[in-house]
Amino acid sequence: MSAGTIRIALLGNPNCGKTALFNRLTGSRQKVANYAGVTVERKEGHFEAPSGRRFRVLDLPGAYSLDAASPDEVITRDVSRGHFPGEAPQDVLVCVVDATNLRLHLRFVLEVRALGKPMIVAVNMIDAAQRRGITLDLNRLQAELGVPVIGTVAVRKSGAAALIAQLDAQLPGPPVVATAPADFHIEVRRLLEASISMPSRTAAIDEKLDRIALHPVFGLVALSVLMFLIFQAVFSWAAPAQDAVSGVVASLSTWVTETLPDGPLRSLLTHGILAGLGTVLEFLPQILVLFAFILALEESGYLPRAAFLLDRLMFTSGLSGRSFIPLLSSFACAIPGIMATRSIQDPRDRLATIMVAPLMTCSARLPVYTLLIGAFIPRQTVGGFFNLQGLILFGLYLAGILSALLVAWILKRWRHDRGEHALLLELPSYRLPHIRDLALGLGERAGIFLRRVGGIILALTVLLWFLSSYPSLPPDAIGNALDYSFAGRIGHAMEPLFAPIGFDWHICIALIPGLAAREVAVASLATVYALSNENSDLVASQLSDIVATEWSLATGMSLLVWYIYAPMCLSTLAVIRRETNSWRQVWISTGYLFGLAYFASFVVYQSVRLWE
Ligand SMILES: Nc1nc2c(ncn2[C@@H]2O[C@H](COP(=O)(O)OP(=O)(O)OP(=O)(O)O)[C@@H](O)[C@H]2O)c(=O)[nH]1
Ligand SMILES: [Mg+2]
Repeated sequence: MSAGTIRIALLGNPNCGKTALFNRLTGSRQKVANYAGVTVERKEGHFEAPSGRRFRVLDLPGAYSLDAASPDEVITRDVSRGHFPGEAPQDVLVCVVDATNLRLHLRFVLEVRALGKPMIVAVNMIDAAQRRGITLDLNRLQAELGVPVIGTVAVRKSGAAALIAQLDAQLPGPPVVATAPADFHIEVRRLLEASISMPSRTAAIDEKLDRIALHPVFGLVALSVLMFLIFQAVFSWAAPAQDAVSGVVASLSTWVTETLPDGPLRSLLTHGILAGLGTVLEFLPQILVLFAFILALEESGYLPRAAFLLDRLMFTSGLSGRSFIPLLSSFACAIPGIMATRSIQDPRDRLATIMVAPLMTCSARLPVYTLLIGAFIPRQTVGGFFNLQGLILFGLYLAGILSALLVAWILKRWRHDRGEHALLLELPSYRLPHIRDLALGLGERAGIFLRRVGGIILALTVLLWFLSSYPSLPPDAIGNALDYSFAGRIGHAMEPLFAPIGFDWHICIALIPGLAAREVAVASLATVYALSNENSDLVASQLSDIVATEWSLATGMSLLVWYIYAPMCLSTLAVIRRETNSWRQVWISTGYLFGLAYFASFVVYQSVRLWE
């Protein structure tokens, strides 16, 4: 870092727009969402002011006060006090507050002012305040506080210009006089009276919406309808795009077959890459539909309401409403979900949440689920309205959730925890998601998925193709080439262990690479079947036909259930190791998930077989 760089940190209460401001200043794309506790790590970025002066910016987790209560708040406390290991004290602390919530947020400003360091107050969300008819006198606030006060609108293009100008003009600036009022509460009231005038009634729309959203009966009905619609949409909206992708993959495959002479290269391209990757790519539209809903919900402000509604249910199971957001993030991927548990204060609650997070259905399972549902569940409408496939998918997600609650309940019994808890959860204002932000967010998800496809999934598919093709059958031998290959031998060796749950050796081959990334299980099945059936150039839609004809219903159901609990992918294990700092925890999690998966698949396989 160059010597002239000025170091600033953004801090303040949760959900006041620090990360939005950080992204605006530095051009980064860190996650922004409308609930408390989104940022749990310290993030760094840079920008250059018009004068040419360079700034290094830290985005910090939100904190309710500088007395840290949870692991993420510790970071904020230590950075602002200048005690963070390996981090020199900041040149300026930028204290961000939400203009519509000053009563709460000014308290934090007073705490920071008491540190006596150079600081600026950024009053963010000026637009939202104006819409509600709140009038702010920032000059007056500045005079009363004795530190510079700047208005910002982090979601607007030029919304941080005034802040940059202020930083540029006065930096590093003098330390403020460290004043701590005798009574924060009185002091905040004085500041508010001096600088703000509220309309007589605010947030009427929020109140009306909450009358339904938080209603003990209608609220739960609304939540179920919403969840249900999402799964319906995953199946129905994505179908045309899926057909298009599989059409393209099929023509490519035909073209390669017609153009290249028979040989390893053609086999690698058709059976390995096109069959494997093509199959996984077909699920991109479904993943995007799912994420469109997740992103819109995150921005709407509804999620903490859902947490509030489900708090009692979660409490009965031993979790608290605080675990809701981490568990919800796990629907995208368990990794951010497990990281989000840093906002949970109680270490035992946090550990329980980490243990059950992998039971939430992450988006990597979607291909496995929809492949099997497509193969075994007819495309029909029930009750004149419900898409049966969507219904089953909903059921699988529900099974994951209920299992998580059950496991948490057992953990709670086990540790004899009868602790009471109070859910202190901030309900943010409702907000309409910006289409542009949604599109950017979706683009980002598509990018992540495609990088996975082009990276780990491609690598494993090629590896699997190699293991399934070599050693090749000696010319004088009779028999199946796949049987003879490395992968075939491994599959056959594993088969006895998995026979009781209905997995034949083809499936066993696909299970191993599926540990690294679950989607690879589907790609591997495609490759294995393409190779075992030399004459067909398999594409995704055909994989589901093969599965439908070659597997029994019991096997299909067993594999579906396996993936509800399925041993989590290796990156999840790495995150559990990092977040709990314990190998023991990794072994416990792996062991119980394997056990649960095997047990559940066994029960399902054996019962469906009886019934078939
Ligand atoms: N209308 C409006 N919304 C804003 C503004 N700044 C941020 N937001 C929204 O406020 C919400 C919270 O923004 P974040 O940047 O995630 O807040 P944060 O302070 O980083 O939150 P934590 O990381 O949880 O502490 C998001 O829904 C943003 O889109 C603003 O100036 N105006
Ligand atoms: Mg943030």
